[in-house]
Amino acid sequence: MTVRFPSNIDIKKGFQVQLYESREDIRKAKIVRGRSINLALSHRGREALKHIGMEEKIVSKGIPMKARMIHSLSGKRSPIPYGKKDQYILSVDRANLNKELLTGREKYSTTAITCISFQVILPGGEEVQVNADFVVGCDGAFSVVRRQFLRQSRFNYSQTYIPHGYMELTMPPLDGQFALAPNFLHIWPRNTFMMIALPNLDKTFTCTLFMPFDEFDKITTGEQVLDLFQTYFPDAVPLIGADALKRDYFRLPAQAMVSVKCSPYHIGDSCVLMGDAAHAMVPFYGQGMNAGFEDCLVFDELMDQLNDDFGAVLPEFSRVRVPDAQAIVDLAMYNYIEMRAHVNSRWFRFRKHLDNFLHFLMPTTMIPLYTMVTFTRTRYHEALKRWHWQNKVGIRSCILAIRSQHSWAVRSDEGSDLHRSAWSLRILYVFTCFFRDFFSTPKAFS
Ligand code: EGU
Repeated sequence: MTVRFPSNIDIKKGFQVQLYESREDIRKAKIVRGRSINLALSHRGREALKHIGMEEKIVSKGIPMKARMIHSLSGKRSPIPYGKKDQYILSVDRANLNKELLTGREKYSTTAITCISFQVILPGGEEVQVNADFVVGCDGAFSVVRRQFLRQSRFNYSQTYIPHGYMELTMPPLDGQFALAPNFLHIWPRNTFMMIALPNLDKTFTCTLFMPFDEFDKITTGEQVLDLFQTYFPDAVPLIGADALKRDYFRLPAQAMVSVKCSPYHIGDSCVLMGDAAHAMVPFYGQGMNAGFEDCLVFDELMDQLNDDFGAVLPEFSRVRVPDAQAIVDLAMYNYIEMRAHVNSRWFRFRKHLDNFLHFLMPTTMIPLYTMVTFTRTRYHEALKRWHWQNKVGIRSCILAIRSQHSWAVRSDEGSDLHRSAWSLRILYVFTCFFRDFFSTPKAFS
């Protein structure tokens, strides 16, 4: 385990906690590269931050995104709200978030306990033995802590790389202002080729291009980069700038995306995995950080319920958290497959409007999946189950609606169009009432 700066902290319950971080202290670093620049913070992440009294600090430096802005090939822009006025997600800067969290934990001082030992390599290359009663592995998708789990009997593990890579490009301000409307998550859905853009405090946008590695490999010259953007994202070319595009594309290679599932998340009463170490996911649901932060919240809730008894808390954490984490890992992968297969700008708009419309008709029955995932703390596996149930009911009601409308329209004497649409409205209304009455409090979703 390569680890750079150890430091002692003491969280509120009186445990002595040592934090090991393999990267250099981000507050002292001059250049930070590698991981993506901004993250989407939503309800679950905010609840966790609220719990440690840091919500305001982070939220105040985040940029609210109240809707998606869909960019079509022709340059047409269509906003689709995430929900009601108070339902928005935040674009937060990863570097600032890390800094605030590192500074935040300095408030807590030190006491002592010990037991497990592991080796760390200090900045000078010196290896030291560290003793601890309890280790929390939050060391990311390539977790070194998790590697030790692999030797355990009955530990399950799988990882999948997707064929797509991603590359980040910066869109500078235009005349000192945001080059695109700031309070949106901008999306250019082009099936296999996709780009999104999130706003930053310095009035830039971070554009993330998603594309198969095969395609990344084909592009070797600046002209080809320009061609690609002219073909798929023409409206973004003048905003990023043709020269910047040709230059920046070759600065860093495309980054890979991996999905990780494992179980259980603990060993005995002495070690637990959280965050990407336990459940790395592809970024297509904007939930990686939120799920990781929610892990902490769930863990803390269990610590309270089970009187800080690690022997009881750890198995319970695995029991409740594994199904939820696996559900969001699956959902993120599902969204990747769906976007890649047939999501162009028209389809994207159609799907979201349909979701919103059904929700409007049947507010308690049809809740869009992304709403449950993004704006509630509905357990991820419950959201997934409920979504399956909604799909089943939704399809059934469509078939019924079409059938009844058809037979009623045929039976009616006046076959005029007006007559027919009046009937469809009525049927739709009856249907709405039907659903309100019968499914407003769904108990079993299967
Ligand atoms: C940040 C960085 C739009 C990828 C999924 C939506 C984010 C993402 C969506 C990144 C999409 C996709 C959702 C949010 C979000 C949408 C969401 C933030 C994806 C279903 C570095 N996704 N992000 N869904 O609904 O729920 O707007 O890659 F393009 S935020 Cl892929 Cl809500």
